[in-house]
Amino acid sequence: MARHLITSAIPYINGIKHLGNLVGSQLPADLYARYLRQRGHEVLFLCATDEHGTPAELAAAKAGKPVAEYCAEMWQVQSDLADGFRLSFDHFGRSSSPQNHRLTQHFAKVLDEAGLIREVTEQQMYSPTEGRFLPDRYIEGTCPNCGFDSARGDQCDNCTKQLDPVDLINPHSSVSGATDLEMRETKHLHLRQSQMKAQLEEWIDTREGWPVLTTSIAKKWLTDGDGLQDRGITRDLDWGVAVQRGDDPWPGMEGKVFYVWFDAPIEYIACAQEWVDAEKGSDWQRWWRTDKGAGDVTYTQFMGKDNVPFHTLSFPATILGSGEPWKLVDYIKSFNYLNYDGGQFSTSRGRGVFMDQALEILPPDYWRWWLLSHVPETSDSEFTWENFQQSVNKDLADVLGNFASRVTKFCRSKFGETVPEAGTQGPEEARLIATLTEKLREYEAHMEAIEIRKSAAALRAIWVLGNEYLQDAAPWSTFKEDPDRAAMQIRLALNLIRFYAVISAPFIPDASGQLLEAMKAENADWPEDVETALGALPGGHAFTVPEVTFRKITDAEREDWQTRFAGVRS
Ligand code: B3M
Ligand code: ZN
Repeated sequence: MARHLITSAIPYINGIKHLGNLVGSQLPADLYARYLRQRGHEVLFLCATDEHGTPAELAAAKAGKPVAEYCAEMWQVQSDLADGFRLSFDHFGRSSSPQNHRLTQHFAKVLDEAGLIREVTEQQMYSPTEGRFLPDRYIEGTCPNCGFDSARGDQCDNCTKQLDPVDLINPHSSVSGATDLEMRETKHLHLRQSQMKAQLEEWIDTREGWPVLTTSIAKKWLTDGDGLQDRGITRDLDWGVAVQRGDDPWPGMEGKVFYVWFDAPIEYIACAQEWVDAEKGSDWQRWWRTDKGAGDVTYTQFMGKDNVPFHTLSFPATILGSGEPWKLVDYIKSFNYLNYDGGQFSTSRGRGVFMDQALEILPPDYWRWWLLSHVPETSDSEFTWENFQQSVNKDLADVLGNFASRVTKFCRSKFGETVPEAGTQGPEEARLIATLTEKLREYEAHMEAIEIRKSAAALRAIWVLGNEYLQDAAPWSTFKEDPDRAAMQIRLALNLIRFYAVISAPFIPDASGQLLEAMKAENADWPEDVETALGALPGGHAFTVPEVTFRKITDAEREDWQTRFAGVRS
């Protein structure tokens, strides 16, 4: 038994996430956490909402609510949706928690003491009307490149050119509309990442077996120069973690907060403290401090590829730079993008299927199965309704669901609702058990390596083996000449249902629970030995016929959903 710390990238608070977001971090992290727990490991699986930064402020303003209130509400919404998708976090925290405020201020203090923070004087747009410095994206004006009249101070959304607020023609505040903007001097803190280049490089070079996607992105940032420039870690915003040195004020930094990407990863640690403070755990340090027992923890992070630089360089710079014995990540699993029906999922444009909408039309397992078996692991992948329908109808309804229903119904009609006792296994059964064992070990190896698509394919192959056996054994015909043999075949098939329920649980936890309940299985342990596992339900054991485990998606539904989700979410 080992100890595993697992974190998923923490989703921004500004709105409900789409399925592309879900499959890019939280869902695969959940699959892995569930699997490791089932294998008897000790797991701490954490996630939270990422609540600071301009997106939160802007979304709250749009919703006409104070930021704190908006965040509290959206946290509840996201938390409920996480439950809806059966994401089995040990704690779903908030980056705005007091624990994270304290810890972020602590890191700033120790980084400063280590000489890794520099105060920099910059020129920045100031709005006398609002009495504040404005972040670049709060300034709007006409794009000098294309003439678009609502270009932002950081970028023009029309021609995508990166801009500086001073480039804009007729600049004004997008918050108040004020036009009397002026450049003023202001101070910011920079983290001296450049000082840490060698240390980070060495750390990355010694990571064994990291996915190519992860290391290539990290390396690119290290060697292309951009990533390891010193980086501003403060912003002129009201909402966020106040810039302090631990509990002490930071002269000259009044009214400023830390940059959201500085405090967000620290929330991974603060979240463990929240977990303890919520009385769900008793010791967070044994997960996070190598001097307090975290030395034997394996820490795995899940995220989309756009988050990789922050996790391979920025956050490790915070941790290593602190000089304190914090746990560093052992393995980073990163993902490409999931596209939607010929284009991209887009939160800002409301394109695609969002988590709440998905659960309105189908239960979580349908989505979990499709998303995980099509996860954008080695390249981008695409959601289409045709593919979704096909995958649900074939894999879930025909292969798995139908097996459970056929076997239990046949047994009920011929032998009643108890596992039949007669008959002994022959060479066909021995062959099946041998093949199942081989496939199961393959499935386990893929799950351990977090090769998700391969895991899904192996699991599906195991379901198919049962169907093929049933087809060949044909107990409905055997029953006529040799009822004892049919009894043995059905006993094995009933045991296969329990076996499937156990090993499929990381992918489809609800179906798994339903089947275990129908089989009245008391033992849901991982099958170490397939032959033993297929004898778990002995002759005489009572069961019930399950309700439909997976229903098919009709063509009419598919067309209806296709049209309904073609437009833009309002
Ligand atoms: N919230 C970005 C994202 O959701 C960001 C991740 C933070 S992880 C510390 O993609
Ligand atoms: Zn433009």
